[in-house]
Amino acid sequence: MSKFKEFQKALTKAKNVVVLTGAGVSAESGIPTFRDKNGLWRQYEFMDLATPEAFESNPALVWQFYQYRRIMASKAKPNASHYAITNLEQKLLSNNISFTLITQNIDELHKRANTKNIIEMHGSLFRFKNEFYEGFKEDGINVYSNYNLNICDVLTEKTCAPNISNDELINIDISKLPHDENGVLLRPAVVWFGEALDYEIMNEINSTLDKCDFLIIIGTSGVVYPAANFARLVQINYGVVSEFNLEPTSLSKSFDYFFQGKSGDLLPEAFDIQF
Ligand code: BV8
Repeated sequence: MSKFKEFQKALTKAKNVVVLTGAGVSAESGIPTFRDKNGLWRQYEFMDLATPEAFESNPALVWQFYQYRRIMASKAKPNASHYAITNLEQKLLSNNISFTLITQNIDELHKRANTKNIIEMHGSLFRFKNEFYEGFKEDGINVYSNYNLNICDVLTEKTCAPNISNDELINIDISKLPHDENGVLLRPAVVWFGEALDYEIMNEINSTLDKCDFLIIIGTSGVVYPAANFARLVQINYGVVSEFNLEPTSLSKSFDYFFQGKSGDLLPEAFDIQF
């Protein structure tokens, strides 16, 4: 039996399936991954900008970076990977198998592909919070959705572009950045390096992984914690771990299944399971 067929057969026997995605699942929607060469923005490393320290020292630069990504994400469309995951969710649910998608991505393409049970563990480009609030779980008060691309005059597609010459760079006064009605500076409700994930979201993830007997990891380099630890948590509970990636990762060899290639090519066939 082919490895694919074996994978599909094992998947139909699962009880609680979890899918974990990373930037690779959005690559075919035209959104650069973090390790892509063309993923750089104005020659900054992603890690230079996705930290509370960067926001503290230069909120205007960090806002330009995230507003650029908000505009990119709003223009992007879900690809075959996103829709294959939605189809899998529907198939599993109609066969009384639970399904949870945990995504590291903040582009909301899974939501736009109509996957229902999603945990956005690192937040969303389309949610804001005031800079002093610790949590990331959307409550409509402290953390709330904002899909408006014209959030303020100084953060336009032009001023936030990834490659602009020095003389086009504008000096943005902090007062011109998005603030809430109490005059508190707003920030994207995304988890930065060195920030703890939302307590409630982490509890939900841990209880989901405790029950998971089949983990499918798609398009992540598996280097950022705590997501990088999820496979091990499933393995210690004797769950099956599978991975779909353009290239092997450091843990691929320890997984029950590894399928190499573009997720947009592999997933529609892999998830075309018969019960
Ligand atoms: C925390 C949101 C604690 C923002 C992101 C333990 C050990 C070591 C370090 C740590 C540790 N615990 C904590 C740390 C520090 C740190 C960390 O892990 N550092 C790394 C660098 C070692 N972690 C944290 O800081 C986390 N916080 O643990 O808090 C704490 C507790 C109490 C009090 C204070 C603190 C928070 C980390 C969250 C950071 N935010 N994103 C934003 O997006 O702007 S991380 C971001 O990068 C992503 O969300 C993702 O998680 C991560 C990696 O990206 P990937 O998604 O994997 O993308 P990448 O480009 O790397 O890879 C793409 C893959 O796709 C590749 O494998 C490629 O081959 C593949 N691919 C490409 N195209 C395709 C494809 N596959 C299939 N098809 C294709 N077409």
